[in-house]
Amino acid sequence: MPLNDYDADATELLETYDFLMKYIIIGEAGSGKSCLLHHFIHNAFKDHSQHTIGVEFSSRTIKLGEKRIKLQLWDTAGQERFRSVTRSYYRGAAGVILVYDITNRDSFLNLSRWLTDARALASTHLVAVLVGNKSDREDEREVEWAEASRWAAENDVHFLEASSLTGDNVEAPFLLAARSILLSIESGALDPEKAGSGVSYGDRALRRVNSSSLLSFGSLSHSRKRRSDKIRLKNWVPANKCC
Ligand SMILES: Nc1nc2c(ncn2[C@@H]2O[C@H](COP(=O)(O)OP(=O)(O)OP(=O)(O)O)[C@@H](O)[C@H]2O)c(=O)[nH]1
Ligand SMILES: [Mg+2]
Repeated sequence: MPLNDYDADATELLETYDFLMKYIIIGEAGSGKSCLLHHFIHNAFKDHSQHTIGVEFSSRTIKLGEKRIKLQLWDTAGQERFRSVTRSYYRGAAGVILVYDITNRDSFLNLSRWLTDARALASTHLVAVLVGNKSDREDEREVEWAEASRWAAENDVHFLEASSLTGDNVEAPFLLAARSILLSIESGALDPEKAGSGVSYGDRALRRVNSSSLLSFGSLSHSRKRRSDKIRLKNWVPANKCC
């Protein structure tokens, strides 16, 4: 095989990205965290999902505007007996996907506890997205959309409902969190070079520093509308806004 062919293969294996972001996925056992993540990674429902033991890691690289972002995703066990193990993975997370089951009221009532823990242990700029999972089971609903939306607004988290079974809204929470984090970096509130920020630069050559030394994300701040269309949100409630 000519040398050039080897070069081409090697280039394809080399994954480049602009940012690396750490997310944790938390919430009550059985709320569908692993299924949500599985659908996000594999674009399919996870059949016969078993309780997660401790934590499971996966990753996916997404594109937001011109930026490639590698997400490091830590799926945590919801069962109480794993709480001390899973909490140790919260440290330095930039994003948290907080999941409850719309057909299980207890999973909603316990949200404050999960969020308080995450805010205490993760990055100080933690971006939180609340996901009401199993939206396909409308007949068994125990938590109204408006009630969850109010809770989200009061607690400064984004909110949407999703179904890991049908795939409805499964990508949106992950993209929303990434977009919020990017905007924090752009505004200067979050510094990826600071330890514990939950974000770091990928290939440094891709970093754009303009003449005034401010970071520029190309089209990010100028085409938010176009990008949010791409995320395809259904009934999304931004943090700080309510019904
Ligand atoms: N109908 C429906 N069932 C779902 C959905 N998501 C998950 N399930 C089911 O809910 C159960 C629990 O799903 P998991 O993803 O394993 O829950 P988990 O939150 O990861 O649970 P732990 O790992 O114990 O914390 C499984 O039987 C899934 O098949 C959904 O969107 N719709
Ligand atoms: Mg699980």
